[in-house]
Amino acid sequence: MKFVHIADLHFDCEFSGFKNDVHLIEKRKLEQREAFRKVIDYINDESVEYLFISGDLYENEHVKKSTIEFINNLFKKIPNTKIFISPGNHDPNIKGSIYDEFKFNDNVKIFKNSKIEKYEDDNIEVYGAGFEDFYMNKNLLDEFELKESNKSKFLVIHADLNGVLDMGGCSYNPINELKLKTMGFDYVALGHIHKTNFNSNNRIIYPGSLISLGFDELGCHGMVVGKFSKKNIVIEFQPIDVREFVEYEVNVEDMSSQSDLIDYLTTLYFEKNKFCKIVLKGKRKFFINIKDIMYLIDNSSIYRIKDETILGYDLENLAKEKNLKGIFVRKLLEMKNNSIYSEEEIEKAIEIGLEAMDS
Ligand SMILES: [Mn+2]
Repeated sequence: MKFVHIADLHFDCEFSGFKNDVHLIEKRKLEQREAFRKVIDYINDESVEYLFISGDLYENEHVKKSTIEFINNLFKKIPNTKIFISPGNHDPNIKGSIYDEFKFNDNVKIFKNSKIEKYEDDNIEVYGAGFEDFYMNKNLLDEFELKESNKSKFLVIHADLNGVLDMGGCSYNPINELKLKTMGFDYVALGHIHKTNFNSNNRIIYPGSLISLGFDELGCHGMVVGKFSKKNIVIEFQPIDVREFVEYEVNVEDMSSQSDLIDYLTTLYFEKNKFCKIVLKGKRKFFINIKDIMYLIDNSSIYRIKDETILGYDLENLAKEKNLKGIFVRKLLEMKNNSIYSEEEIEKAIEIGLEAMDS
């Protein structure tokens, strides 16, 4: 028997990390659909019997009916696969929500209540529960005990593994890993954490978000596929996302102008599927204007630049010099305490001035 486990698809999310880059957001939305189609194609090709979706399938506040229809049409393409959905904190089963009102295809079972329910067929038992609100300020497994049987046992749930119950009421079903290990499930299909914890020896798995939602979700994203019998279970991770978000550090210490930096960034090569964020490091000897650089570089792999450089001049010593530079730095440093300009602006002014004097 086979299963596929996915989670955190976040359909119709705003991709807010892309900061209003409309084209990039639209592109990513198409890739999100493509990723889901790939999962369904895999299930079709491999005749997978069970699909587990562990929450955050869509975002409740943004989801469109057309997107749900797109999803449901794909569910219809795998009529022999049993699909289990456990609503999470972004797609809770609240009144008037999609889960509450939309009629999904017959092969879809949604765990609508925040109480563990059991589904059973000839081969397996699938347990699950769902969020009924944007938080879950209790542990859904607290009052649950698994009964022995000779079937394979799965748990599908959105949960904060090893999280703490927040007394202020902002928890996401925190469950304890050690407790979970002793309960007797053959596989626990988790959702919530977007970074996978995949390890082929582990049976309590976050597949991670199906596609990366931004530069805070680096690396490879995909699904977990499993083969199991009553005695044995084998799992592997399969990449699905066509893109990979990467971070790349560039040290500017040996560069003497912004043009040097632009030249360097333009020649950097990344594989076509990589979305790259450049992090600038080191002591800079020139003024850096990220907006200008983004406009001027000719490199379609670079989507973000973050400036973590530090000022390359020793201002205290420069201020002691008895020359034009010394006077200039001294005068500007004096402005730091009584000026309408911020400290940062004054440092920028010093930097631009010194660069002009050096060139
Ligand atoms: Mn999520």
